[in-house]
Amino acid sequence: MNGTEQGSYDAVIVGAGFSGLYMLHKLRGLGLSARIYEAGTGVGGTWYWNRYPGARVDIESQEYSYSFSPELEDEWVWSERYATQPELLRYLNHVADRFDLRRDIQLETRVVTAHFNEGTNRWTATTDRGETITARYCVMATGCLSVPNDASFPGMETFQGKSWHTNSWPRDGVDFKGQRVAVIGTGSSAIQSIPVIAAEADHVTVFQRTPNFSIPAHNGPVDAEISADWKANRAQRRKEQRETGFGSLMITPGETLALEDTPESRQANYQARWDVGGFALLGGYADLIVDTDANDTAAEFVRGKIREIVKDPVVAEKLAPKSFPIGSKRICVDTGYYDTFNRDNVSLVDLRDEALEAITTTGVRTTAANYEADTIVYAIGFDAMTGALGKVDIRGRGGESLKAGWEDGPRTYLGLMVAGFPNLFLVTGPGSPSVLCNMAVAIEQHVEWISDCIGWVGARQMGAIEATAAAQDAWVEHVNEVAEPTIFPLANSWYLGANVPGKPRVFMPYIGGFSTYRDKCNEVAANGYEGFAVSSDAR
Ligand code: N01
Repeated sequence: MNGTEQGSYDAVIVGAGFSGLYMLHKLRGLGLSARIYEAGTGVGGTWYWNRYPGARVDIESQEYSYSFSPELEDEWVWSERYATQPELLRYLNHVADRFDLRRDIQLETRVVTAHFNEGTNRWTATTDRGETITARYCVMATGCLSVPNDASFPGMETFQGKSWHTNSWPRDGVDFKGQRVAVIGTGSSAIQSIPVIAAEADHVTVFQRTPNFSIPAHNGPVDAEISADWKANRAQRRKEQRETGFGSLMITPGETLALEDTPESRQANYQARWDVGGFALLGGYADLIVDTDANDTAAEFVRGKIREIVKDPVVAEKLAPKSFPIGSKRICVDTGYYDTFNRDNVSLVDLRDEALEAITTTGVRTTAANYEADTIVYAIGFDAMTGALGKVDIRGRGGESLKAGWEDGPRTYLGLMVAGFPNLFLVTGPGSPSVLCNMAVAIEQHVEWISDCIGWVGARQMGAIEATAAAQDAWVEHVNEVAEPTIFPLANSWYLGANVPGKPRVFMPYIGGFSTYRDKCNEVAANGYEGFAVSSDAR
C-alpha cells in the first residue's frame, strides 16, 4: 500500500492546522506515507492566520489542546486561562517539531484541484506551484473558518490609508499609534480586537451592523487549582470532556428549566455563571437553546449587564442585541469590550440607522456622514464550513464537482465523507458537531475515526470506501431534524451561511451533541462501517 515515489503517497492532507498535524501523525503510525500541503508560510492554520490584536481562544487552554500524548500534555504548560494566538502558534509549532512532522509538510503550497480516478481508485491533486500528486486517500483538513468573507465594499480600492482583514493580519503586527481607525464588524474578531486597538489608537470608530452578545472571559493566569486537578486527574477529565455535549467541561448544562425557576433564583444563577465567564452562561438551564421565552431570560440578563457597563444609555441600547436569541450566533468572549465604549476615543456607528454606502479615499461613508480614517480593519468574518472546500476543485465519481453538488447546501454522511467521493475525508466537515464543539476535541475524534477507517480498509486490501447515498440522505435529514426545534435557525448566522450573500440558508453543524455523535460514529465503525460501501478491488 505504500507509494513513496515523488508525488505519490498513501494520503495527501490539505492544511497544517490542528487537524492536519494530528492526521499526519496518525497516518504515519499506520505505516503510511502522507504529505501535508499548506498555503501559509508556517504551520498553525487558524492560529497562523488570525494574528489580530487580542486574538485568543474562547475555550480554557487545558481543554483546547491535544489529548493524544500524555508526554506532550506533561511538558506543555499554558500560561493563561485563555491562551493567546502567539502561545497557541508556539504550541502547534512545538507539536510539529516534537513529532518530527515538518519533513512531510510542504508550506506555501495551495492545493487547487483534487480529482478521483475511478480507474485507479486514487486521487490526483494539483497545486498552485504546478505539482501533481497522487494518493489513495485525500484528507481535507482545511478548517471551518479559514476562508475570509468577501469584502467587496464599493470604493475599497480607492482608500488611501492602510487596511487589514483580521483573518489575514500582517506577521509584524500593525502600529495604531496616532491613527484614526475604522473597524467594520462586531463579531468575535472585532470584539477581541477593539479594546486592544482602542488602547493604542487616537480614535476608533466601530461600524456595527448587528450587535452581538458578549460575556467576559475573566482571563488571567491559569488557575493553580484547576491546573493541579488536571495534572492529577487528566485521563478522567479528558474522558468527562468527551462525554459532554460540547466537548468542554466549561459548559455544564443545567437540568432545571429557566421558566420554572423564580426570577431571583434565575438572576443569581446567571450572575454566578457571568462571574465564571465565557460560555458557562449558556448552560444555565436545560431549555435555553430550545425555548425562546426561556432564552430571553438569559438574553435580558446580558442586556442588563450591557446597560450597567456602558455609561451612555443611547450607546448601551445600540449595543444590546434584540434581534436573535442568545447563543443562536456564537457567543463572543471578551476582555473589556463593552467598557471600551466608555472611552473618549471610541465611537459607535449603528449601520441599522445609517447604512454603509462606500469606502472613500479618506474613510467610510454612510448614508448620514463621512467618517475619516487612516486605517480600516475589516472584521467581517468567514465563508464558514464550506468555504475552504469550495476553493478546491474537488471532483469525485464521473467527474462530479463537490461544489456543484452542494449548491443547495452541503450533504455529508456524519460530516466525514460524501457519497460519490470515495476515499475523501473531511475533518470536522458540515454535518458534524465541529464548530458547536470544542474544536480540539472534535478534531481529535475525527482524525482518530478517519485513521481507524483507513487502517480498516487497508487491512482488508480494499480499494475504496465511500458513503452510500441512502446513509447520507438519512444523516442530512437527521441533522436538519435536530436543529429545527432549537433557537439556531432563528439567527442570520454563519452557522446557516447567512453572512455570505447568495449562500444557501442551511444549518451546517450537527447540534445533536458531541457525545451522542461520537457514540454514533463508534457504532458505525463497530458495525463494519455501516452506511459505507467498500470496493474490494485493491488495484
Ligand atoms: O466573524 P463574524 P468573526 N457590512 O461573522 C459584520 C470564531 N472566532 O471573524 O452580524 C457591515 O462573527 C457582521 O455583521 P452581521 C468564532 O467561532 C473565535 O468575528 O452579519 N458589516 C459581523 O458583525 C466566531 O463566531 C474567536 O450583521 C458586516 C461581523 O462583520 C467566528 O470565528 C475569535 C458586513 C463578522 O462577524 C467568526 O468570527 C474570533 C458588511 N458587508 C473568531 N459583512 C475566539 O474567541 C459582515 N459584517 C476563539
